[in-house]
Amino acid sequence: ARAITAAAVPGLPPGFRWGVATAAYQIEGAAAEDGRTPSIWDTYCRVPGMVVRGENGDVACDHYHRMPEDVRLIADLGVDTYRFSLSWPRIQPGGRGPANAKGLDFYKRLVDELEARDITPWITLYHWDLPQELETGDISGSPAGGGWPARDTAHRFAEYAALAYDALGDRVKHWTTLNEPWCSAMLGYAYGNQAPGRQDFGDAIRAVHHLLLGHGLAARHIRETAAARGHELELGITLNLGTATPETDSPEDAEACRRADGMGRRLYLDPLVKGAYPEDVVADLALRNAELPVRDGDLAVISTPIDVLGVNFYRGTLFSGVTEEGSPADAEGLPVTRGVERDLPRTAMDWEITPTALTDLLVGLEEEYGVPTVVTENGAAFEDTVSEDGQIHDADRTTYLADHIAAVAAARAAGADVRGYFAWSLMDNFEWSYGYDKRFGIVRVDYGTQERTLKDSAKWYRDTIRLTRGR
Ligand code: GBH
Repeated sequence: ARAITAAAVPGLPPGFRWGVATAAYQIEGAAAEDGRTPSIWDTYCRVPGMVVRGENGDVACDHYHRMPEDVRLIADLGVDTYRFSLSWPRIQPGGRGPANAKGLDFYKRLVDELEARDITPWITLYHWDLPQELETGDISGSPAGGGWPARDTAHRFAEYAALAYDALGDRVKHWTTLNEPWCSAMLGYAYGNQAPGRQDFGDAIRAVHHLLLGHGLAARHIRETAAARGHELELGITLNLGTATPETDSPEDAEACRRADGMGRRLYLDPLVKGAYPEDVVADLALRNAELPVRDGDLAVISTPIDVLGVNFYRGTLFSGVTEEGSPADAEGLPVTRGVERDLPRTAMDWEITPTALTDLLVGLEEEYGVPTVVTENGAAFEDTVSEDGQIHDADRTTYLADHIAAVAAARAAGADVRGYFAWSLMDNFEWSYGYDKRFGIVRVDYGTQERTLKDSAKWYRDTIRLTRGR
């Protein structure tokens, strides 16, 4: 990796928002404390073979008990914003009924600590921890039926969002409804490599619609409440987005990109911003016997205006519309949408490193949707080593961050209204199905002692922010 020293990022204004991000289940631990009930992740982690080494979030970074210390760490980084998620089963155990005062109290204290250090809280209501009681089915054999494929879950989510907003809306301006509904729907219900681990494409597509409906119901309630109470509000949703680039200029490859972009991006952004599902994607779904369970009025709810779109970016992908043997149809006769590996540097997740794709993505979003964006997650896992001096010289991560921040500046220069950048993640944490094996933090966590150590990338980030602000 090339050596990199901190310098101001040209093209990013002093008011540009800088942050670090985390998610409740990945850092909090205290899984059974103060009334919290299990989420689908607590259950999934206990199914043999689902998570590397059978790990889980019972303790994680023990953030629930170390929160003030962690806020000091955030302050030391010099960021102005902290993006974190609320744990639904902590705030509303079991996913129904009244709020749990002890659960809310933790987040009130977190907001106190942030306010005391002039750090803006940026709340995500849902980062994948659905209360298990709302799922009902699980992958150990009991009949599936609930969860996001069920319409009722959208209403349950809106009710939980109202409880959270009631408690914190007077002090927190930035609200994100969902983190990455594509992951919740596709990884959770079609591919099964995330909780709840179901594998039914039709269920996944029903989940897409109900996640979006839940977003819309929550967004409408929060907007109305904020207006009635005179609260400042910046409301949004976060999507995981990439780019789809054709391998060749063949019509098959162009079609593969249309399909990939449709399933990954337009299926969410068109209803959110334009109030209609994209017709070509609906037709693609019909080919696979899947249908979005839309009822009258749903799209008006889903397209409740948002103020900001959160973009989580990790990589762009090259696509081919034919099999390796050159056939445009797969074994079931369906058109081929095949990711093609390139000879590019990769992270420890084996993801290709593609910073210019972030520029293309942000510029494309500006052109097609015209919503202001914030990069709510970007970062990388690498094989960190602790040197003899006790330091973590993660030049690869610094390079990754520097190149992607430069890509954001390039997007702004090309006219995209990108307002902030949040590094994923504040600290090493429970990386879902990969357990504690993959480290995305700019701060190292020693899971034996829970000691936190700033990696070189964190120091570089701190210095870069300071220089870019001109202070
Ligand atoms: C985010 O999701 C999550 O919000 C966060 O909790 C998590 O810790 C972080 O990423 C790191 O994983 O099939 O090779 O093309 C990331 C969602 C979706 C990103 C799938 C990569 C494609 C990988 N991911 N995506 S690949």
